[in-house]
Amino acid sequence: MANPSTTLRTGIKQVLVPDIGDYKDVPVIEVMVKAGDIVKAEQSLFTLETDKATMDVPAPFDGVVKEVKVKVGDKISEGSLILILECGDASPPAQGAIQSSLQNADESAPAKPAAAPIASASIIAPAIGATQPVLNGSDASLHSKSHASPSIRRFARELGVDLARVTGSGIKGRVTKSDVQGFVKAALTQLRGGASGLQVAAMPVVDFAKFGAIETKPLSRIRKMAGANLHRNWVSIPHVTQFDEADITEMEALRKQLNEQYAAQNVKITPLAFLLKAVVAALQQYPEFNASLDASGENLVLKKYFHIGVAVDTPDGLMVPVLRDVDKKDLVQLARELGEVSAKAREKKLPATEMQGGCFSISSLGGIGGTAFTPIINAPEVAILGVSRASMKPVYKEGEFVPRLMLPLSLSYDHRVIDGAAAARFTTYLAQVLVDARRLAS
Ligand code: CAO
Repeated sequence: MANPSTTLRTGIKQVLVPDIGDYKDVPVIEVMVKAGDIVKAEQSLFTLETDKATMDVPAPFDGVVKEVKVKVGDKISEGSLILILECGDASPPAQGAIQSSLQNADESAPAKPAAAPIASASIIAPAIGATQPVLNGSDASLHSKSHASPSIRRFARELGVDLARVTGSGIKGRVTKSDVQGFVKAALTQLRGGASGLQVAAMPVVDFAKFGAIETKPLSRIRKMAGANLHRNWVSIPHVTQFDEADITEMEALRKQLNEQYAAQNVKITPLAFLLKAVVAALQQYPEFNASLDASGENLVLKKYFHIGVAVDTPDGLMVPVLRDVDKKDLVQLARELGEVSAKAREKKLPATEMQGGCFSISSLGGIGGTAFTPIINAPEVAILGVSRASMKPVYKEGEFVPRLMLPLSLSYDHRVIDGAAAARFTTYLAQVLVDARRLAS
């Protein structure tokens, strides 16, 4: 076989698969160039993969890619035509081992590379070395002029890393194994920062013992699970919190009266029972709050049932049992159920099924204190009501300040679904319903 490179001259060249040892029908696993690309001698054009190794085919000269003749998945052997390259001049490529061959496109002879190493200096192909079979894990520094060695390419492929996105820190910008590892670490850190790939800096690792005595306690399973969900919901839902106050002076009087009435039955009616009823009234009035986005995020699923989650503080962390069909239950029933589910939660006897199917949640810190807070939405719900401690306040009414028991409300809502105006209407309506508490008791 004549040496095709001896006919080398300026113009259109065919790039052929060089001598690749005994391999035949080797699959192309990566095509790194496309028509129109300007390539430099030694730049990797393709990666081939045998069952034992990967190997790169480098460009034999500087030039412009006219046509790529193979695609990923094609099987090629020595002499296969892989690329048409337009070379600007016929100057010899860099010195080094021949690993690719070429012939003029106008040659009628079938494309076939030199069978033996080419002796002439003018036909020596680039010294990239990357078409040498490179076993996995081999030292990337062997391929000092490639963008990334085959072993690194393979490593990146196995991890699903797009090398084009990795900045090389090696010689001449080569991508090294630690560049790929660093890229993966950064991607994982981003994932931990939020499913949406938020660019958040990693938490500092601090040796607290350096500053004083410490004790390390593992987080409970509940806290870890709740924490993961809270974190996801916090970073993936655009939260806005609407604050309001409800005058519950009359409600409180009624509550005391009811508690006296039901004392013998061992039922304790707290403001939360009224809130459950009032929230259902508001959900009926504003159905988009009793809804969830579907998986596509393009449809709102409106629910015709009213299952309300209630955040319960337990020694092991927060749990949210769901009270079913709140619209169909009266205050006393709800007060009883509240007592039962919160006891179950604190005794770790709450089955998972009793924490599912919620439409909306209430988180009450009223028994503890505070004036307002910003609760995190319990996805896939679209809103949550935070309730803080009621307190007596001077309220200006009919020309004078009068003492009224005011209940702080904090409604966090998913701004993708609910507008600020709707949220203000919701809390205003809710406050009105609570003022008129007798209706809730009927
Ligand atoms: N304002 C004033 N007093 C209130 C009140 C309010 N908003 N809410 C409750 N109270 C009173 C109750 O009436 C009760 O008083 P009495 O003992 O004098 O009757 C006392 O505070 C204790 O109430 P409670 O907390 O036992 O009962 P509850 O029905 O209000 O709440 C439960 C039940 C399970 C929700 C609650 O115990 C709890 O765990 N709350 C914490 C929830 C939480 O951690 N949320 C934060 C999650 S992060 O978003």
